[in-house]
Amino acid sequence: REASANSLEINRLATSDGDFDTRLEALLAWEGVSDAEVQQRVSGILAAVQQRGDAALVEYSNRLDRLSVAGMAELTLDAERLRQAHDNLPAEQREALAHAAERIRHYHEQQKPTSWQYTEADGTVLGQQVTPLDRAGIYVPGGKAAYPSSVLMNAIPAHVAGVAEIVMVVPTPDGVLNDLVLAAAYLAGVDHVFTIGGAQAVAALAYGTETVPRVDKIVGPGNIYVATAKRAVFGRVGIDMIAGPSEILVVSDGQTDADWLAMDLFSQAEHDEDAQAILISWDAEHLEAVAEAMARQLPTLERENIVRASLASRGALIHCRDQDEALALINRVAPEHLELSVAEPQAWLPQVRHAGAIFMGRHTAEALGDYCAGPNHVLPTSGTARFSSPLGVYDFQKRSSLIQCSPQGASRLGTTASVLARGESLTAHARSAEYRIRD
Ligand code: HSO
Ligand code: ZN
Repeated sequence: REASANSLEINRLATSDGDFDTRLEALLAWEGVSDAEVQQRVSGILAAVQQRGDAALVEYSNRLDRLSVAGMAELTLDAERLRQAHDNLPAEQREALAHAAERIRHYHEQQKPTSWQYTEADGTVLGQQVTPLDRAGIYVPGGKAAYPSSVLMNAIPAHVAGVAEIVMVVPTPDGVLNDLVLAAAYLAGVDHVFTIGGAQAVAALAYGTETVPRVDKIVGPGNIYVATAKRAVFGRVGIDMIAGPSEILVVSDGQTDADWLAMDLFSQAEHDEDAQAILISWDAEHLEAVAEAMARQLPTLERENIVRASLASRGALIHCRDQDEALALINRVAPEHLELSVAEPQAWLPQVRHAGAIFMGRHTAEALGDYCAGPNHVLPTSGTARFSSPLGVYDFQKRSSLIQCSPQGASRLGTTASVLARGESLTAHARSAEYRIRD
């Protein structure tokens, strides 16, 4: 392909095209790879860690991360090490992290659900009690994929939820530690950090070893080995959603600066080659202006090649007839991130049914939400916003039902329970209820 300085390769669709539906479906299609060979390797690793604990962790870390440690002590970071990483950051980074952490914490405080109870006329009390998980595990990828912002986004909701112990794992390929990641862990209230990664780290969190405490839920992004391992241990522990590539859908009314929109689209495309950036507008000239801005600005990006690959394969400029068509498209795509770059975003809101996060108005760049607006940046991808929500405080809590019958309540409910139990031929159920019936 000839990539002259001002070229842009991106899919162009119009809702008026005869093949629009087929082309849109093809663009949106995403299959998470599930390779038989990966699965086999992962189950071998899981079994080894389950059987041999720390010894297996040390072996795998030495082999896969090219380390030469003698024991888990060298793969364990204490609180002091986290504090050091934080204190040694340049002031500008330390302050930005603190500002982001503060805003994320404040936002998530609002999410805290309350326990509740109500009393019926006969004195029976019913309710729901919310309790945090005892322990949560946070997986942080190593190397380039390690985002300190993701440490904040995963750990702060756990902390706000009241999780007693937050355990973080982060691989250190070739022994390289990312101080920003450790500083974020410090600010977010992480209790222990182990420098392990891959399927072996997921196994350690799920089963526990002599050194790594067993957790109740594992969250955080990872490569195919991590995702496969998380799927495999699900049921023994909780897991978050297995994220697909990042996506953004921007709807523009034609009045937003084309350079701004070009950069908003790039900001998702630069995450990886499979990321998806789509712009929808009913203003054809505006779509051309954004295409021109993209072509002009592409060469200025550090990740130009990743962005080009993402735009050429999964990016799109879509011309639609009007606002109603744009809304129908939003709900069909159910995007992870939706930017409503329009004059009256609040007027659109009641009709937006499926989106992970909704960025409203021309000034609300998705990047602000990625780092510091406050809401979580761990969001449902690949259309799963149809049935799921951003990572939140609720993901680190569970609910218990409460029932306290008064004597009259037990008596009245006993009759109903007894009839239903006899219908199920469960004699003990029926009699257990009947004993409590008073005349
Ligand atoms: N946009 C990503 C989050 C992120 N962006 C982290 C920058 N750093 C999640 O969809
Ligand atoms: Zn991002």
